[in-house]
Amino acid sequence: MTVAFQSWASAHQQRFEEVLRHLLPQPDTVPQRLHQAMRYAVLDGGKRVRPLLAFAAGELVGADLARLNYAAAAVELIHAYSLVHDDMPCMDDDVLRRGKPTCHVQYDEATALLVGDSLQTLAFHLLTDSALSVRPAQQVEMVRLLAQASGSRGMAGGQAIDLASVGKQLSLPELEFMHIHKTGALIRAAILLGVQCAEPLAAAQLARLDHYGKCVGLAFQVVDDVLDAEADTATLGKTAGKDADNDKPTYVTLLGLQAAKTMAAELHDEALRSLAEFGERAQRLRELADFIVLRKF
Ligand code: GRG
Repeated sequence: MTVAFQSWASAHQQRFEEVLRHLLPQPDTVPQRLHQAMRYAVLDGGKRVRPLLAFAAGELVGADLARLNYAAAAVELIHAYSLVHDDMPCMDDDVLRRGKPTCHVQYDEATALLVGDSLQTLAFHLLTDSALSVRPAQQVEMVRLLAQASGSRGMAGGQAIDLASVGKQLSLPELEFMHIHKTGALIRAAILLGVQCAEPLAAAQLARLDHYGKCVGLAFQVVDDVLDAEADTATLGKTAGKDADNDKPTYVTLLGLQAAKTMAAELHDEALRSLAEFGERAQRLRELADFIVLRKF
């Protein structure tokens, strides 16, 4: 990881935290408890990988930062909602997220449910905001992209397959299908939303960036499985070893640790190959692929 990349990422992370503070409902606005819980679930935590992908893709196509803020926030709010719901007793039933008590533990289950609902609708509200000010057709396309990525044919569908797969043997293609939807779809959407913040891109270039997104989205999950098996709870900020405890099929249980690491490396290489034609402009996306595969938490 170069120093230039680290300072680029940390400058965006700090700046974006303020963007989120501003875009989320203020804690003293009625209903205060719900708004405080929404802020609790979103602020002060997380790597912000999806926003960074949106910023990097947006920089590649010369998008305006003010627009990118809205696109990146929409994706991050969907991600935060998914974590709040995933941690609830009816799903993964976890008590620790981003090094803090999960939302339903800190507040209560009903509040956590409403936090997820409200973050999801706020995400779409942001995409319709006049501050985004892209062409109307592109703005509609952004809403479509995010809806598809987060709904039953995207993240929520992947989560449904995940819940149904506990205690079952999945084949590699079945596991891949689940993760392309559960984790990959939103990561892919982050890149496409960043791209939509600038003038429309040629279809062939868009397809190559989308392929990059597909590769890093899957690599992210393979690495997540490796970390779940290898890292400790303090480093991850969430309960380690959950997959094995829950008898869930993962890349590690299916392939073994070494083959899972090899698969992540191959996806990383394929992601880089799809950026070849973009030259220097794609440097941040390249470094984000490195970060996703080399991360330790
Ligand atoms: C509840 C509809 C619904 C979906 C939940 C994302 C998800 C689907 C569940 C989370 C469970 C999980 C551990 C998925 C593996 C990959 C993943 C999304 C990890 C968490 O994302 P990070 O590492 O988290 O980007 P931070 O905290 O850094 O934002």
